[in-house]
Amino acid sequence: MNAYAKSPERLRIALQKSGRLADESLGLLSRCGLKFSRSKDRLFCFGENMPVDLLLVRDDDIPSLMGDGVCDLGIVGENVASEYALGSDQDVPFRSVVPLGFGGCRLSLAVPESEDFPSPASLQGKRIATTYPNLVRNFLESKGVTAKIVRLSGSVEIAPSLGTADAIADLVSTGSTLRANHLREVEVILRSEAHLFRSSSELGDTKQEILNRLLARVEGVLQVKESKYVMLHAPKSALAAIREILPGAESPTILPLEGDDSRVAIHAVCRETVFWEHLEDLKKAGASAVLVLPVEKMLA
Ligand code: PRT
Ligand code: ZN
Repeated sequence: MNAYAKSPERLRIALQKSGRLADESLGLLSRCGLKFSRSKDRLFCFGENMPVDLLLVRDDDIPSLMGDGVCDLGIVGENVASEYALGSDQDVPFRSVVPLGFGGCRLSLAVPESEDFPSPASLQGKRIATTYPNLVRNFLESKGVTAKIVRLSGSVEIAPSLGTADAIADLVSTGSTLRANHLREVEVILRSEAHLFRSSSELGDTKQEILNRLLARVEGVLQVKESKYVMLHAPKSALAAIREILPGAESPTILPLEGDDSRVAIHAVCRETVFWEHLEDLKKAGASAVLVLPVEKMLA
């Protein structure tokens, strides 16, 4: 039997085979409880406990795999999806289902450290190297700037020192690649993270049902990632202030403290990230013995 033959009864998701999104994409699906067996060529993963299969490909191919109907879903960065959408003269064949909270980066313009950059207008007539020509052209047009776009498939950051471009537009996460190449980030064109996208075509009842089940699990996994169980002691008088500070908490549980009438224990599930700043604010409001614990699984 041809392992790649498509079935109307099984969802197929395109994932990056190797690279920055690969581990997190597969990790997300395995936290959703999905188990896979891999084909010999390791490009196809058969879902063993749910009718969901994976095709492992280069990230750049994911938008067109959804467009061609080869895959129903795909996990890819907004940068790749937007670049494809801008380059297509037809309706975009996919749409975002949910942002996934990983693969965060920005597509930014950068110029040599020694160059002045009062505004994007200073790029007028200059050469800009990038792997994202559509996004860059779109940005320049919005600023009324005409520049020559030098399309490269990699190593964009060395173009200015090679003399093949005056500026670059490339993905940045920590900024260390720019610094190592004596470039200065001057303008953010697009902020991006990985999303789960779905093809715009009708899936049919069976696949839509599988997708709904999968999505409920994905949302549960994403929620648990942020959620923390917070326990603390506080004066009864500070209760209202503390409820305000706890990020994303619903009604907390209030418990008496043995031998102390003025103070209580507060337990709450915080559904948003708990930062150190929150803990500092809790302390200022009178809290003590603050504990922040991970949440393993959650059923809403
Ligand atoms: O082989 P394939 O085509 O699948 O992979 P790829 O080499 O095209 O992509 P990959 O794995 O490098 O990136 C996949 C996706 O990860 C991108 O499309 C983005 O959505 C996301 N992402 C997040 C990044 C970065 N952060 C990132 N920092 N992609 C690339 N970079 C590169 C950037 O191009 C530059 O070379 O990292 C360098 C800059 O990093 P810093 O930390 O020095 O700023
Ligand atoms: Zn790629």
